[in-house]
Amino acid sequence: MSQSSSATKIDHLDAVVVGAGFAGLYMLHRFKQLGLRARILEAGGGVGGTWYWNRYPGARCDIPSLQYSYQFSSELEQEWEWKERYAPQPEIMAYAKHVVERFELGPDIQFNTRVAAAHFNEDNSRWSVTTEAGDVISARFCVMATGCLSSANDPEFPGRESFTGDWYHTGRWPHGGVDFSGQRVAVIGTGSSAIQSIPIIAAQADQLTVFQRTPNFSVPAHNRPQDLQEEAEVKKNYRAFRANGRAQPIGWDTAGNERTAEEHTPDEIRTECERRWEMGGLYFYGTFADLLVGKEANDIVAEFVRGKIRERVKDPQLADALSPDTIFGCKRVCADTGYFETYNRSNVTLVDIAQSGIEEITTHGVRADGKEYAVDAIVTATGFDAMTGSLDRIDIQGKGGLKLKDKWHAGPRTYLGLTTAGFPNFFIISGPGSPSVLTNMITSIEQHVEFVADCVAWLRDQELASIDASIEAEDDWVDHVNEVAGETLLLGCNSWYLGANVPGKPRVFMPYLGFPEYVEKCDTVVKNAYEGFQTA
Ligand code: N01
Repeated sequence: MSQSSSATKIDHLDAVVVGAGFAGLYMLHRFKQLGLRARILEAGGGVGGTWYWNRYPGARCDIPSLQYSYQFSSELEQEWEWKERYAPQPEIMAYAKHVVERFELGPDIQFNTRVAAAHFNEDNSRWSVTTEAGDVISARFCVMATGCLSSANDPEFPGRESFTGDWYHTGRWPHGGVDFSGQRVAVIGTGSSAIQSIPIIAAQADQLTVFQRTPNFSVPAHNRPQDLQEEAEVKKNYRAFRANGRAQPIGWDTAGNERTAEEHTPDEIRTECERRWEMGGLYFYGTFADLLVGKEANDIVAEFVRGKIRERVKDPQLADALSPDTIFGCKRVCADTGYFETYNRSNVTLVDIAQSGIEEITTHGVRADGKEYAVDAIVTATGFDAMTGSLDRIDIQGKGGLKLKDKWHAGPRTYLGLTTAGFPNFFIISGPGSPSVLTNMITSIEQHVEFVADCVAWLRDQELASIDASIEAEDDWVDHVNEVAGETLLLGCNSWYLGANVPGKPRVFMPYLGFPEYVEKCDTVVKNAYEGFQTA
């Protein structure tokens, strides 16, 4: 630690990591293993990242616990016992805290510290990271582990300030929980967060009114206590189990069907769809090999799921209103527990706002479709400024004072989703252009972190001061990401993958679709002495 001439307190470190979610924790662990002086700066009061903030009722992972967990430590894998097939938020938090204790990360995490700025200083090739409190840390490496879904999307509903009741966002849920007993509640939005919380809020509240702009596809999760025999089997073969997961297009094993829809007879199609329905949740992505590239296959699956909605919702008109007419999987498919059945309750009302939108928030409620709905509390389940939002909130400046926000004004540009040209020694974990949100996040995170740690170790071995993506490599990668997305059906709806949920955000498909290929590409880059990068 040292003092600058202006007497501002400046800490000198090797690396700063922003964010104490699963990415930040593992990054810190790897940096410590390399002997680096590293610190995490975390805005929240605890670890867990997105799981720290998203404590809304019913929040749980939609990837099986045995797969949604770190694989870097066999001991950790063996000792941790998952209680449910799909871990609820508190169990994931307990796991994150266990990781911190087990790997003695706590002393190097600084909580309640929001980063305001990160500027690259060309004179000494170091990053100056400034917190909102005005503290400055000088570090050689700056890693943004700020998460893809951590910047809440707060639509500017007219009249919002006039509302006299309670206001919540699913992504910033009060730590003490909320009791809706005896209340009239509005939920705005019908994405994953709403679909998980609506059945629980409906069971608690006197009256629940759901404002839906676009219906979503959802498949029952079929959550249950963890099958102990399955867990024992997996623990016996964890290495092979993980390797198999990493070889899959979404980084975990959905036991995907390798055949296209047209390779099935109509009876086989029905059987396969029913089988997937029983497997539940995101296993439905594995129905047919061409689900996300073949319109006919997709139509078959979409119609099958719409048929299930008609079975689950008693009122045919309501079932219709809850049935998406878009591409299945174009928006992220949801995994639910009794979501559609909730609309059979007498205390639940659906308001279709596809035409009107939310017209106004009034003193006592929500006005939509020409009518005012009086409520005591409003829950906005309106999602996130995904992938770029958490970076945009920080004043990030690279070489020549180039602002990341300006560089990305027409859409994010990265090389491998990990680096962006003009920002040396600056890494993003699960950034735009990485497979991240289209995969098992923890699997992607581990691969990214290992890439960064290996890169830092390589620079040290080569006695190099810095590394930066070349513009050419970045341009090629951006073109490739777009080209791959263009071959799928995923550009066909207004998803957050495209930034379409945030008014004014450039419409660019942000994640990279192609997990095992991505890992191969990264490995090749390393093998070829970090091709596509410039070093100094
Ligand atoms: O957010 P969303 P989310 N007026 O963006 C609506 C992950 N996740 O928090 O579709 C009215 O999906 C919006 O309407 P529309 C998962 O990857 C995982 O639910 O844009 N409505 C939509 O209905 C997920 O995909 C888990 O027309 C407005 C909703 O709000 C991602 O997080 C659980 C509006 C937002 O849905 C985000 O999910 C939860 C407006 N102005 C989340 N603006 C699991 O692991 C937005 N909406 C299970």
